[in-house]
Amino acid sequence: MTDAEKQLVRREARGNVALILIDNPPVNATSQGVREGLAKAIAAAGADPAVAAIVITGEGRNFVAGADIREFGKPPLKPALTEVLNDIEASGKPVVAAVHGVALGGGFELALACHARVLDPQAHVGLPEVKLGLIPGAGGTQRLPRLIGIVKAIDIAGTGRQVNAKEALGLGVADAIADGDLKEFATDFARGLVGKPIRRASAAAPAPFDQEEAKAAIAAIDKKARGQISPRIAGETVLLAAKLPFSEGLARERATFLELLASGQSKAMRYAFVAEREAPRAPQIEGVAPRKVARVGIIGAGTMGAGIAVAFVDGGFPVSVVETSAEAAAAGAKRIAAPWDRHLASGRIGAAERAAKDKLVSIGSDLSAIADRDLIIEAVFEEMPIKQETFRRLGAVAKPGAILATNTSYLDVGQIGEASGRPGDVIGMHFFSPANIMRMLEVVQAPKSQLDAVATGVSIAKRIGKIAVVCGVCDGFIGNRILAHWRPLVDMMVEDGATPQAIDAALENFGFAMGPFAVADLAGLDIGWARRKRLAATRDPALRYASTIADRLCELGRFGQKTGAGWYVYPGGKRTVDPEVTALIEKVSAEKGRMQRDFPAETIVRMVRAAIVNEAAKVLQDGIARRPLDIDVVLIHGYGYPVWRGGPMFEADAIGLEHVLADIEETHAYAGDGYEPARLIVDLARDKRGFADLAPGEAERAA
Ligand code: T1G
Repeated sequence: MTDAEKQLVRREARGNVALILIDNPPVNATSQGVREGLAKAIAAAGADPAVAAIVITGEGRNFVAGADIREFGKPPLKPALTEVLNDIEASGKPVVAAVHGVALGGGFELALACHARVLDPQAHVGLPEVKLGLIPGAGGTQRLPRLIGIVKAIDIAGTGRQVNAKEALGLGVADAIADGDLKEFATDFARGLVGKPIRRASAAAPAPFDQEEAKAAIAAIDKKARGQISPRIAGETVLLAAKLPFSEGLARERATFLELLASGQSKAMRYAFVAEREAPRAPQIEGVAPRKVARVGIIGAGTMGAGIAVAFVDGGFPVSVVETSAEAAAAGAKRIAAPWDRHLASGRIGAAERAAKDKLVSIGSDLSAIADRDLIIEAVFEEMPIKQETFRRLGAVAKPGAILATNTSYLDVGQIGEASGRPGDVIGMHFFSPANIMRMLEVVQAPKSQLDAVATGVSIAKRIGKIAVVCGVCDGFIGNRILAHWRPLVDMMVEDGATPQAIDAALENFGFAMGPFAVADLAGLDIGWARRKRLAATRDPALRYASTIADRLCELGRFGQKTGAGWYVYPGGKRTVDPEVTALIEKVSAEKGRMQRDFPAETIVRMVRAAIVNEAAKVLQDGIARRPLDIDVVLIHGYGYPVWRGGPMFEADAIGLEHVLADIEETHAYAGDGYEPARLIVDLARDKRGFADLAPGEAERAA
């Protein structure tokens, strides 16, 4: 049914108040039909003598989640949202926005164009356009500062963060918090404004403010953006409200919005927005119903197990955790409680909510506690024999139909599943640390995993606020396999003349939150060391081994932040270059007779990106990932690949695969075996095609 046929905007009479309802599921985006409907409804209400005041609200879970992202990049359709909002603001009858769920982007701008805003106690408002590489384009940067001041508006438009009802009231952007039914409350509120002077945001002047404070706020936002441009530009556009009359500021905002709309960064971020929502729709589980999951069990309450327990309790699930002993269980209980205690102390949650968390989690050392659980997640030590023993016992204890999931980050899920005696019920659920924070979840499908088990893993992810990507079995699945491929490359560079700090700086300027050596120190060097020792017997002697320095650091007990020293030292918590490490690097390079060479930041970035894209193409060829977007989502949400680049596959297409292939060949010439160009990339570059042009299953056929 087209927009034109759907009644997207309705008007109801509530006495002398016209209630205008926006009804455009799923999120009431301001599509062309909604804009047209709003313009007509406001004009009709304005002309209707029986109407003294107007309330605008949304049907369903939300007020309005913004402009329709699907219309971006297409020829603009009339009426423009800016015009519709100006009409609403110009109304001679008071217009009140009744906000529930979210009012985001164009939705918040709609509320700002109204003369007053009444919020449901659970409502949130915000201008997340920067998260799409944009800035508000319908008055948000000009109306908001006139209501709450320049500096606060810079924060909201520049960060894209959501503001809850209580804060919105405090900021003065909400006029009231509804008590009882929102529509009724807003209708009474609007009736109360009849005959009173109408307050239009555009007519107000921003309150006096400290220029230096505003500049500092923009600089702080820009620093955090690490190369993404829209946050700084959003802040600078808000500043215009202090310099220009509303109509001029609005025109400048619009011009800047259209410029960003055509920018590479915004195209990348809009792709990432859609990819994040497309990823859980894995082709192999289309139409497959998940199993019912009401109660969850977790084996192991170490760092990962505890984080997973917190994620499920935060998602509302009763969780039973089993540890090896009463002492281990007590230590685990502390780990699980820690984030909630912090939230209670910071006022983020109240005492009642804190107590409710405790009611949902139990911990002990008796395995039978998970016998009635619908889903059991194992998070024990990353050793195959230990995992297999755990699954042998789980296979016997767990009820028929229960899903058995392993949180292994590298090991063969098929092999683990065999140990349970019921491999059909076994999947991988690879959480990322810290598991209660990181949104990425690799759902691993082993050869014998039943599709409804995989579908259950994916549906559970959404219920605990995670983004699921389905992947096949190989060493490290999608993310860790790619990491294990490019990580040795930077170790080689260190042996050959680059410094860890230069490599970290180059990749942080590229947009990664943290460079690889700093990440290693954070995660702990001992984890990689244990893995290298485990793989030593099967390592291919033809491949260059460049982890000698890392091994030496570990032999010295330098495991990173947890020991105060690793690749760096951390006096006062500050990451600091250690001359001892510099000397160790020189010593090992000399021992190995490594020729020293120069690695400009540009070369480091090109080679690392080439290695990531190349291995990612092999992941596609091997069918471990089915779609390029799966890889982009994992790298962005699991490994901090800059979202404003769209992920490695999207960026490689934007650069052009023939150029990326040249970088891959340069990297191969430098790093040798293991870095040969992927067949898929050679073919696509030859045919002047990109990853986005791949047909389903085509990559595997290229292998
Ligand atoms: N336009 C079109 N579709 C949208 C949409 C939007 N703005 N927001 C969500 N959807 C789709 C989404 O793709 C998914 O579709 C379904 O709705 C449910 O979403 C002029 C220019 C609102 C908090 O950035 O943050 O306004 O995949 O799975 O977890 O200044 O969606 O099912 O087919 O995310 O409950 C600014 C974006 C736009 C908000 C709900 N607004 N949306 O989260 O559901 S730019 C945003 C969200 C703008 C103006 C500018 C979230 C949500 P499908 P979901 P959810």
